[in-house]
Amino acid sequence: MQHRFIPSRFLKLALLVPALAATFIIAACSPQHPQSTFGYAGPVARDQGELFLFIFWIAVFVFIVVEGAIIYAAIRYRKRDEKIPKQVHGNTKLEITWTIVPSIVIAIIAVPTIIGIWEQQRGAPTDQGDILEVEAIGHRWWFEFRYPNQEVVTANEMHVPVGRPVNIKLTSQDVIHSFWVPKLAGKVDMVPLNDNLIWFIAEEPGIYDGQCAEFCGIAHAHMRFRVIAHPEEDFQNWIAGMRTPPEPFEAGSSAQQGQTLFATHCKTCHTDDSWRQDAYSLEIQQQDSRWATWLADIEDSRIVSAPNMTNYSQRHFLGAGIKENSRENLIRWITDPNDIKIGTSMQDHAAVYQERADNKANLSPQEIENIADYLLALKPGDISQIVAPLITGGTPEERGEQLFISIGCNACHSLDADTTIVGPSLVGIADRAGTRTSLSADDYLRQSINDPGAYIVDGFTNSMVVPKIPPDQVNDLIAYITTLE
Ligand code: HEC
Ligand code: HEC
Ligand SMILES: [Cu+2]
Repeated sequence: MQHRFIPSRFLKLALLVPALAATFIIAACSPQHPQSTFGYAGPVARDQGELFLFIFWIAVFVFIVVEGAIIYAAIRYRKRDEKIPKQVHGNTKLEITWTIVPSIVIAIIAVPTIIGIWEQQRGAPTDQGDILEVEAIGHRWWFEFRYPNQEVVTANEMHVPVGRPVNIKLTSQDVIHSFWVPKLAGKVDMVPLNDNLIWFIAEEPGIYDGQCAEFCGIAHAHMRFRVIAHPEEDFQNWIAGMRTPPEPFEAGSSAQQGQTLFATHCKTCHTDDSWRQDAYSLEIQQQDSRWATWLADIEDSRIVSAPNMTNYSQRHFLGAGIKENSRENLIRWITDPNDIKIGTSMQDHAAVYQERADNKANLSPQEIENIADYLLALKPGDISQIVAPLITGGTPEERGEQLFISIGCNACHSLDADTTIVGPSLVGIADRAGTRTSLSADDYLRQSINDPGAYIVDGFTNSMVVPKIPPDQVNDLIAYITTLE
């Protein structure tokens, strides 16, 4: 007895389900989605994505062959009468074939996978521009970013220059987190007491979504961040801005009142002035001691490590990347962090939230507005007031080299004789300096740094912007640049 193939209602439904599923899956793969791994914006993500597709198509091929064989066998040898077919077991040739073929397939997949893993663990390529070093530290539930060479600290928004490799040292202060920026690279675990490494290059300016990809506790899904990729010049301006004191607030203004309230209620955990000369090493010490204080009394500590608030108004998002950083959201956050994000250590520990039974801030609405106005007024003031980091120890040349990077001279002056960025390359400057003007080489260099407009090198414009640099630091810089050959 033969059955005829009749599309029944059931079959239609059975086809609809995979069709719908496929639509959803394909929609999720849209490269436009902010967290799509297919919207490559850099070589690491691209290599990983292409490797995935390579393996995917091999898997599709295997799937079609195997499923095809099953379907063929099911139809070809379906039950036609009551007779039991001839029973056969084992076929040595077939057994060997289906052992060897998958081994070859696995080997083909293994080669590019292992090469890819090596490439990514080796760190950023050294032949694609000056490498930016960043340290990313996971905390429940936010990210801290340190720039050891620029002596800048920030949180939840990591700024990088476009087109330059970025090396990121990953670690965690509490539990295991994972650093993942789908469009740039990912994911690598952030493990306490263990440094992992990830690197990427952002090829286009933009704001890239990042997310903790390791279940780390109640607010894990709300532990997000952004990578903000700027053209080199804007990146250097951001760095300079992070080292520039804000415009002073008008006496009696809401922001000024907020400053006092912030100092009383918030500053034990949040640093807001990392532009100060010795701020970088101090912040690292303070974050460690805040953490130690919390660890010593996990239930009742009134202190815990917290996001750095320097230039807070420049942040795009609030609460580790989950809400727009508007005045309204900021007021909501300060009033009751729970309203935006559950389980923050801010609400669990800050004294100002422990004083009321409902765990809301023990502050008047006016006071909360003052604090919000203060934070939203924190932006770099006059950039020529930038404060160079305090660099001690080492020889003058060594200190000069660190200053050269931390002030951002390297953003405009290349260390390669044949490359011009914004200003002339400084290679061989020791020989040229004495011939530029009637000044001695030393005086000319001092003048170039203190008063760049006094003499303009042929073929360049008066576009050198540098902070007021203390005289001994100018000496260190000169000691360094005159060694460049
Ligand atoms: C006990 C330490 C502590 C105190 C005191 C504290 N905070 Fe926080 N704050 C934190 C922690 C921890 C976070 C990170 C919360 C998270 O995202 O999970 C945070 C986050 C924030 C954020 C969001 C930052 C960002 O980049 O997303 C703001 C704004 C903020 N706090 C403002 C304040 C204000 C205003 C006060 C004073 C009224 C204050 N905090 C007092 C620990 C503290
Ligand atoms: C924003 C870009 C920019 C930055 C930052 C910058 N410079 Fe310059 N610099 C220039 C330009 C453009 C010139 C050429 C025009 C001029 O002479 O002012 C120049 C000229 C010079 C010269 C003279 C070169 C020559 O061949 O005579 C020296 C020396 C110098 N810079 C040192 C420094 C040092 C040291 C720093 C860091 C403290 C620094 N510059 C930061 C853009 C910059
Ligand atoms: Cu996490």
